[in-house]
Amino acid sequence: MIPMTIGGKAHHGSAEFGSLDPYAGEPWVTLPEASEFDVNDAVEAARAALDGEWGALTGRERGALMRRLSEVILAHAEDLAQCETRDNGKAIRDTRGQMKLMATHYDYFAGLADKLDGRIVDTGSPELVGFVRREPIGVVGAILPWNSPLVILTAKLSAALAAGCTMVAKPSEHASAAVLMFAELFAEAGFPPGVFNTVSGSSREVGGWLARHPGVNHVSFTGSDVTGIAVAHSAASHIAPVTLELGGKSAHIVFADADIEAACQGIAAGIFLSAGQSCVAGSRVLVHRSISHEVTERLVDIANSLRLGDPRDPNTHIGPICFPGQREKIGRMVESARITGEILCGGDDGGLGGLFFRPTIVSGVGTAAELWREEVFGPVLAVDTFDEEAEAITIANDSAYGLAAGVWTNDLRRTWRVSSALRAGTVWVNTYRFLNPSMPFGGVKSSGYGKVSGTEGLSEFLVEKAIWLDMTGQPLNPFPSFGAAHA
Ligand code: TXE
Repeated sequence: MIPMTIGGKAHHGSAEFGSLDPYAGEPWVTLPEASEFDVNDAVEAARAALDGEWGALTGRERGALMRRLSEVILAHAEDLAQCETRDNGKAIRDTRGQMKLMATHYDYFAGLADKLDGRIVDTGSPELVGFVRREPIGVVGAILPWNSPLVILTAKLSAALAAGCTMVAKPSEHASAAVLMFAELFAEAGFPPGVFNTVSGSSREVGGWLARHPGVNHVSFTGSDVTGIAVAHSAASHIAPVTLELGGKSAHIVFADADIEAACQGIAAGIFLSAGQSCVAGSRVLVHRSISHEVTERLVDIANSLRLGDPRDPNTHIGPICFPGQREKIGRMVESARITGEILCGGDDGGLGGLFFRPTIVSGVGTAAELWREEVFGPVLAVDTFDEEAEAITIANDSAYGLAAGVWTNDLRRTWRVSSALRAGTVWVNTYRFLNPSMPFGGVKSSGYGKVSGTEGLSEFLVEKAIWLDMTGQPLNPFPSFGAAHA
């Protein structure tokens, strides 16, 4: 069993559940079932660390611990990558890259930990000095999905640590192992107990207990929009602010002057790698009519060339879908797309059985179809054409979501016009799916609110305190009705 970590100690919970290896099709490790008491203990441990040793550290000291954590991650990168690949089926070539990205995040935010400068404010009165201090928001509850548990945790935890916060993380019931394993390694970097705690379980209730806990001062959630709404309601019960990183239906626009090979490579990587189980998956493509044949043909070629198989094999591009319910959802959505659209490639398991789903391209499904409007979270691309720039922008923006978009053109002025007009949290131009710690990431509309990464991501975990200082040394009465009015 991989235990939970609460207050620096291993906790085995009162029961256990098996975590599925989606390639083998059977459980490969047992994990603890947290009770509501365990969640409570984890929040109390996080509070104690905040009020104790961790809260007393300077920013520079926190940064030093975070740099050490980055080294610990690199030293254990292979074990962490293997664990995540086994648990959620993501190809090892992807998870290995993600471990390096994790280490970079802690390094980047370590550099910000001692730069949480406040400011001095002109209060309008020479006798009163105003300071604004930035302080940690407190205990953060992180609720995680299954597609990239460690990287998504890292985007939250690296900024939270730099801000001076502590955290209780609740990984997804479908892929918890790597997050629990990471928590065991965390102490190796020298962090005081209670700074980072984990609670796991097969029940979705565990996340609810965490979001509703009055000791949690900020809830950072990544997952579906439906669950995001429930989490925001739970957090509202004790007025805790929430960051919501939800789903997407991100569109690419490929203009006639684009580098077609670069566009096709970028589009294919953006939807097919990780078997499309990525919040930024570019699942809709709008191609200028004059190049639509060429682009579609090339996309089909690339899709058919991708290798599906054992995710632990470094030659595998795409592993299985993470769990049966998600595989069923993808199959059902593709079947219903057959009614109005044409399946150009994929659409099945390619004879591999199990939880595999081949890279799939559907054309002409229509902009009213479920496949065009709803997040599939699988390797399924819907393609359509456009004639005018304004038309492409209108279709791309006609979505409940607004997480990301891709623009492919060599026209500099068009780059600016189109990326300004697209309603999305991130727009990639002539590239796709790049994420790093210095750029803010988050959506608009049903894709959520708040940011991770960048200085904007750091701000989510800080609160401003206004401090007024009287410089007169005289008793002053701020209430005009009881004496002289003061400012
Ligand atoms: O996600 P959920 P699921 C989308 C994707 C996928 C769909 C369903 O389209 O097909 O969501 O996936 C916890 N209070 N994305 O069901 O329900 C839960 O235990 C508090 C997009 O796995 O959103 C898990 O830890 N927490 C996405 C986490 O919420 C609750 C990534 C996410 O679960 C809870 C994942 C509750 N009431 C799925 N109910 C992205 N943006 O990348 C559940 N949870």
